[in-house]
Amino acid sequence: MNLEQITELYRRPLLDLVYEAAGVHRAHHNAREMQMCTLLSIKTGGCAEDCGYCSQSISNNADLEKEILLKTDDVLAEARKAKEAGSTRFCMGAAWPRVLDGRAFDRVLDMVRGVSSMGLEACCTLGMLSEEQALRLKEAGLTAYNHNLDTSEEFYDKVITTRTYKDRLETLANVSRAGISACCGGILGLGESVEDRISLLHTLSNLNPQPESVPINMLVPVKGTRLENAPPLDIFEWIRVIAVARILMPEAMVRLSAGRLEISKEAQALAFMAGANAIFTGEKLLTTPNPEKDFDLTLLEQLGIEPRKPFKDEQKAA
Ligand code: SAM
Ligand code: DTB
Ligand code: SF4
Repeated sequence: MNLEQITELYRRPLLDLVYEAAGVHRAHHNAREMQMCTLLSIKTGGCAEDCGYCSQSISNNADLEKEILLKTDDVLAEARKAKEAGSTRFCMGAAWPRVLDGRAFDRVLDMVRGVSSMGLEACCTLGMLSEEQALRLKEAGLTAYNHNLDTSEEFYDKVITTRTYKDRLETLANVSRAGISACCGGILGLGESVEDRISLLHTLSNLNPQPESVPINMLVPVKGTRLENAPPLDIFEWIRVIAVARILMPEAMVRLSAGRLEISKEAQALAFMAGANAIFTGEKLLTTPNPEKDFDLTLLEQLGIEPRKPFKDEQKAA
């Protein structure tokens, strides 16, 4: 859809939008299933990018313990725990502006091999990368690469100045050329306008191919970051973005990411109705807290939703 059509969609009455999104969701997915993913920060803090929201940027002043790259065995032990807790996708995040070839990257490739051989979907988010690096990740068994556009191209330099929107799009193209699924979404609540949210949805849904997974983050205001005092966004805007994302990207997993801890179970249920079908589980995201396992499992049980089995689509195809 073009910008005008998406604007018309976005501005519809909220419940009409949720109703339509629910229909699209049910036509393309099993609405009784939720994909559970676990995140692990494999290298924390000290990042040279200046993302205004991020606890890990050196240009912010968040109270954070920096950590060097974890050992492969420790990461695989965490992946095993995540699998036992019902996760089917394990995502490893490093606070790097870009991937550099060398021993650290070789170690990440070992981690990917290990996670993938456990039967988990392996995902990484390591900053910018080249096509060659993406191919090496693919060979190691990577399923998906997370690289968000975060907001509109127009608003981007109000949030991040050390890289451009074009840089982001280039990495996404490298990921797709290597045959890796792209996990690409944004953050709401950065102080962006309605037009910025519409523009982000326009760019995301016109990527070719469309992202396999679309994380929708709600800003977690971290003390010491430039955006710590950003005014909270009305939760219905969050629902609206989820519904429009579902309608525009019918096949994608729409993933509720950061910010869930502060969102009521009723609003999360409405988000599931509007087409969200993946969550991050585990008590921590990368550096900020996430709802506890009991909250998530109780919520899913109350709603009659089950955790999705691993590699389901491939099994069906086989
Ligand atoms: N360094 C890599 C990168 O920027 O692509 C990967 C890690 S980064 C933490 C992954 C995503 O987390 C960001 O693109 C952003 O959307 C989200 N994020 C980071 N800090 C956040 C916060 N305080 N609140 C909400 N989302 C956040
Ligand atoms: C994404 O879009 N959200 C996740 C995942 N991709 C890597 C990360 C959320 C991080 C939230 C802030 C933190 O915990 O530091
Ligand atoms: Fe670095 Fe990623 Fe945080 Fe930006 S979002 S400062 S690139 S870790």
